[in-house]
Amino acid sequence: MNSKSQELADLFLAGNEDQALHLVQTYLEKHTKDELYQLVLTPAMYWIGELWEKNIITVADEHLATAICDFVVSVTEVRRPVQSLQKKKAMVLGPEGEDHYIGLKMVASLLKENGWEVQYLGPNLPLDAAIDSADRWKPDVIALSAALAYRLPVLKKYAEAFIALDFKPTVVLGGRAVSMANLPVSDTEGIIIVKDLDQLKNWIQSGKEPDNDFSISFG
Ligand code: B12
Repeated sequence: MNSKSQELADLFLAGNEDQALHLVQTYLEKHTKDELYQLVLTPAMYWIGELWEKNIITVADEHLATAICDFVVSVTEVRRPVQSLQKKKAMVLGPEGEDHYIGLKMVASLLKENGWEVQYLGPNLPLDAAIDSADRWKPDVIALSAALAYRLPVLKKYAEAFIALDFKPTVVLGGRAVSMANLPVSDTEGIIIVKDLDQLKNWIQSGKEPDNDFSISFG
């Protein structure tokens, strides 16, 4: 892990919100937000996960660290008023049972930074409610995230339900479970597998789907 991530993880665990925010804001003077998210915050949280797994820190320590990480991600988000009716729309959510949402917030933030209109619906959203909301708002894209490998079948169920909608949204799948399972590029029309924020940014800016080496049917 790099020294910035280490420093930040220590501040998170010490509950030092002010210093954590200061570090992040200083970093952003010379780096982009996706660098902050992917190169600093993600490794810091993964490190905290390892300490938790090894019982070196308690669940309370992990909750404190997560709350401060959540706070700094929120502070770094830009909220600009909608400037054009042409804006692309994205709905961002985690499927039922999924409690991890920091990655989702980063995805929502990057989409907004690139001029998209975003509805961030958070984690653990039942499929019926998600479908109902999508039907009313008709997003161009629905982005889904899963952190745990056993969530992949639920992700697939959601993705298939969304691509069957009349207005044919593109479904973007990501998250730790997706990148660790090393899911290849999907050849199911309308479903895109995106492994990290770099790939997401490329796709947002160029419209070119990530080329994850080979292609098989999703599921
Ligand atoms: C914080 C945390 C929690 C918090 C989550 C709170 C919250 N607000 O999110 C709580 C306490 C709820 C929690 C619960 C659990 N957790 Co947890 N958790 C973590 C921890 C420490 C950090 C998660 C995080 O924020 N990471 C940082 C974010 C930024 O990373 P990310 O989600 O991967 O997102 C990045 C990319 O994947 C990508 N991305 C994410 N989503 C998407 C979506 C799209 C469309 C795209 C393009 C990209 C993308 O962008 C991000 C930027 O890099 C991780 C450690 C880890 N390695 O992640 C464990 C971890 C994921 N949890 C773990 C476990 C086991 C659990 C529990 C099962 C524990 C339990 N026994 O109850 C439960 C399951 C809860 C559930 N039902 O979902 C394990 C999973 C192990 C495994 N085998 O898979 C981990 C790895 C910890 C560990 N090392 O053991 N957890």
